[in-house]
Amino acid sequence: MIMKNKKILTLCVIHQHPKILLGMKKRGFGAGRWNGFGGKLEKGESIEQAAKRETKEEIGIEIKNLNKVGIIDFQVKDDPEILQVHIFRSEEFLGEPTETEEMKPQWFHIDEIPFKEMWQDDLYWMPLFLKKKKFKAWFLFDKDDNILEKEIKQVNEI
Ligand code: 6U4
Repeated sequence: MIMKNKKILTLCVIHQHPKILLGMKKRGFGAGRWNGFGGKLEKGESIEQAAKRETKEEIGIEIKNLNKVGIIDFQVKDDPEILQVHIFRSEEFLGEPTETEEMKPQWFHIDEIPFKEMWQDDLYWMPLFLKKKKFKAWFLFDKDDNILEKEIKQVNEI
């Protein structure tokens, strides 16, 4: 299906069991929340290339392996735009996670993930992510970033 009002974004969560690496977004969309790394695609880039480039820009590390684990479509009520976020797990990287103007990285034990300071949808898909399941989901938000409706399904292939 071709949708002109669909924007693709990437989101990469570094997972070294039992910890995940998140970043505090310091500016732009989602500022003030802990989140994975990622952003928009540049011209001519694949989704994977964009995930790697954004992670490098945001915390200075070079991602070695990347596995696509989920696709989520986000909509805001009364807004025709769909944000399609492609979610990746990475277990290996080079370099030391370093704070930049955009993000402050921090490791979290999987029992201490700061869901109250994250996008609300993370609470629903992070358990699947941590169990290494693949998923597709859809979330409808209101204008204050609260979830109004949702659909999440586990899939075998993504
Ligand atoms: P630029 O143009 O780089 O300033 P910026 O405002 O920093 O853009 P963008 O678009 O690069 O933001 O990245 C937004 C990031 O937030 C992407 O990694 C996707 C992620 N994201 C967006 N909505 C999300 C949501 N509801 N839940 C979530 N991550 C989300 O976990």
